[in-house]
Amino acid sequence: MEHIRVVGMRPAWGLPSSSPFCLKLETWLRMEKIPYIAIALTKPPRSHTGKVPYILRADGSTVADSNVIISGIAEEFSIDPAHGASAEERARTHLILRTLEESLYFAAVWERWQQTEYWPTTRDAIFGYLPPILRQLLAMTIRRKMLASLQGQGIARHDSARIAAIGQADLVALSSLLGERPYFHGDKPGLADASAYGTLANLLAFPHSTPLKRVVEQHENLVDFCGRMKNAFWSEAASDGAS
Ligand SMILES: N[C@@H](CCC(=O)N[C@@H](CS)C(=O)NCC(=O)O)C(=O)O
Repeated sequence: MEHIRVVGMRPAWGLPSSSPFCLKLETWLRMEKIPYIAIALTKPPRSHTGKVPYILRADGSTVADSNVIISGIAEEFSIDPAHGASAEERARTHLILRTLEESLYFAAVWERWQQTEYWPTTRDAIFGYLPPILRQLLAMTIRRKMLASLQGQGIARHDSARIAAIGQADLVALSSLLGERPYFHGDKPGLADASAYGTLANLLAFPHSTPLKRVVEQHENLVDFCGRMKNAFWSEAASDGAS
């Protein structure tokens, strides 16, 4: 079987990717035992969305967006990403994904990219491999674009306390939903778990004690969940993210 080529953000802070969406996709592929090769982004993304992750096909075409990629692969390999779940459980997964990817994600991006105390760590992890002049130029340009997108989305129009509260509310809700189950999907992991791991592991791995990281740390079930996911899917992985 030909390996799927996944283009994404490079490893950082002991994680296979500094991008929640890339880590989510790779985790899901591992969960479903689908062979893939992780390719670290070295040029501007070639996807039509301009974002990572994307799949690079043999004919040079690309498929972007973790959820679109997952539904396409699921169809191709005749996999039910919901693992036979009921309509209510599917709805739960849908809402978990939306919370992680359309709300909490932006609070986390704001911390990493906007906050001047955390920005150098983000910059070095993402652009550190580039030669110095290119590194500075690209980091400045992409940061400007990211900050504009945070304004457009709206999160950056709030003050830091409000942004932390928005992220905290999402994390508290996620912790309550998980409760004492091992996984968001139930006894076995599913798509919601791949997405939750992509985000929560990234919050925990960031080297500073940010407000969002502290909230995760205060919720033992979320921390234990990350440990469980790491053991299940990434135990053998070196921090260079080799797959
Ligand atoms: N909905 C997309 C979101 C992907 C996304 O936002 N990726 C970020 C990295 S975590 C990105 O490429 N950002 C660059 C940009 O916004 O231009 C997915 O699920 O793949």
